[in-house]
Amino acid sequence: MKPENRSAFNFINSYIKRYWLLVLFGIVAIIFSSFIQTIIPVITAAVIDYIRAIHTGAEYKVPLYGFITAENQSPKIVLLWLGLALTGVAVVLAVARILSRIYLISISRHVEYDMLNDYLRHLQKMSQHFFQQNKTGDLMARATSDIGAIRRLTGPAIIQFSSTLVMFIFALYFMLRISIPLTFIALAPLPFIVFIVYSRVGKIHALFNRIQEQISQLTSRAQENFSGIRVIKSYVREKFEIEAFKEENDEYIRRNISLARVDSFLHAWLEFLLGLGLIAVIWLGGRQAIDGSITLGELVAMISYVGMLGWPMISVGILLNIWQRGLAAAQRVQEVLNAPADIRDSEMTRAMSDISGDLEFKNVSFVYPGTAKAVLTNISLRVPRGKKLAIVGATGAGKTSLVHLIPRLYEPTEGQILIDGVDIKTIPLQLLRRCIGLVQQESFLFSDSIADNIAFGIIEHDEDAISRAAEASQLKLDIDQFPDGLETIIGERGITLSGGQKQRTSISRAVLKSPRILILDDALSAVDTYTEEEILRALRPIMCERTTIIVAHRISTIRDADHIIVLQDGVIAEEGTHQQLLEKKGIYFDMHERQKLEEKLLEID
Ligand code: TTP
Ligand code: MG
Repeated sequence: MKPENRSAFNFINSYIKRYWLLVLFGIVAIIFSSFIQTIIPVITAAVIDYIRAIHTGAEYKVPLYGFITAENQSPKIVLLWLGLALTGVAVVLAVARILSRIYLISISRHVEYDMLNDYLRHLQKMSQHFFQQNKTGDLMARATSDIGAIRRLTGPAIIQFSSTLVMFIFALYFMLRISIPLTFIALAPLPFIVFIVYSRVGKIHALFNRIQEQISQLTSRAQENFSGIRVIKSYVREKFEIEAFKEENDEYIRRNISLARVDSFLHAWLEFLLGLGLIAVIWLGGRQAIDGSITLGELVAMISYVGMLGWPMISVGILLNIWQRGLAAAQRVQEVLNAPADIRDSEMTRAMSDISGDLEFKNVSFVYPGTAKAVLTNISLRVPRGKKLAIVGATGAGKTSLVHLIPRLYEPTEGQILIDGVDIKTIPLQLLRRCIGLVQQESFLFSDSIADNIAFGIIEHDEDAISRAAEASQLKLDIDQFPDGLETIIGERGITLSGGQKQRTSISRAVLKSPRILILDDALSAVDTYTEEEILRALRPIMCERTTIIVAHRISTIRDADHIIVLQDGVIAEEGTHQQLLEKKGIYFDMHERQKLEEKLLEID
């Protein structure tokens, strides 16, 4: 086995192992059912030979291993016994088959269940960088289509493999008992079958991988289409998108058809070879039956065995296919599971239970992973506990990037960020993030009630606290107008709320969390200046106890901050209080003048 296949195999095995008892029961049931199945031709042969013996008047002993004897019995009774034996075998066979399937199919479902849980758990640990590099559709395809292929490998494939193997062994035993040369003739095509199947497996494997890649592509496209439906509609891009999707879909069907072609040729060849085996058995076995070296019943039994083994032999091909697909799928799932969570606790992590919120940046520089240009260069700043820092600067200056470094959504490339004098890398990640309330520039809401969105991440919360948080962000008035108040369900991503309502829901969420460090990243951009003032007024008592960072475009928002920095191309270009900055008559002063003018113009309007 190739090393990557071995590792995929071990990976799947690590999941199956947990259910070893079920595997054991399942395999025992399969061995039993396959054995029972191979007895059927023995009984049929007995029926035929018995009837023939009666016709010819020859003596014939029914070989039912001592259970019954045909001697001195009327044909009616013998046939009745044989009939009952067949029925009994069929009943036992059915029960054993049902049990084996119940056991083994349930294992495959358990494996799928465990794997999906592990998959999601791992993805939750991954950083933003990982999700920028891996498309949602691709990650979804791995969770559905690939884990599905692994499930088929663990359930149906184990069933098929073990029943084929066991049936083969038992059938071989009975066949050899009938006639050794005939058995060899019947099995002569086997090496060819194995060779053909083996030679096509690599091709099938490659084709299957290409199909999976295309499924990922297709899912990504569909997913982007649905989430961007409003943009698509407003730019009248429906036709284009339909066409683009159709092209991806065409490629998908092309790849599927090439796999089907390889598959069906393989199938046809196998059927042909099995047919040859059957012809050989009839040709040689027929002559043996005529010259009396085997009985007629035995010839019929032999033909039954060839038929019985035919399907499993072909299924070896299908099985190898499932096997290859499963291994390829396991490799794809492993790729994700093996991707290291780059931002996590390390051995340097200290035991801490709380932080007070004294924040410091020491010569921090930052480059987005995989890019060359520094987004932040040599940033040093300090926000003592309970103070308010404001960041302004043109769009693209690096404001969002800067605040994202604080809860470790990204790591600085150089320099250090300290909270309470310790490097944030040594603070337990969960504690760090729990103590920071970040209102993102683009609010993300879940398709849940407003109350649940505000209380997101807080396990125990009460209605009053949620209400107060909604009041602080001036959302309360809006909520009172909604049909179900706080319990109103908002559509996917908050589609039924206005931009400002979404922002204020996000602010309430951060306020309810009662964080040590509150970060508002342009969180008031979608509300009017009046509401903004109201929100700031309501937040003032909350902010005065906490370290606050406000990113804003409007100077009105940040006028009363303790310290203001002006970012330009990732560098602190100016800093000081509102008054100091105005006196400098630099970038900040220009911004201020421009905004004052705009306000005046609006008033004239
Ligand atoms: P931001 O930090 O997002 O800029 P900003 O927050 O100051 O801008 P705005 O006022 O519009 O919110 O981006 C700074 C630069 O970083 C920008 O040139 C884009 C780049 N960038 C990346 O290279 N990769 C990323 O994942 C992101 C988010 C930004
Ligand atoms: Mg930004």
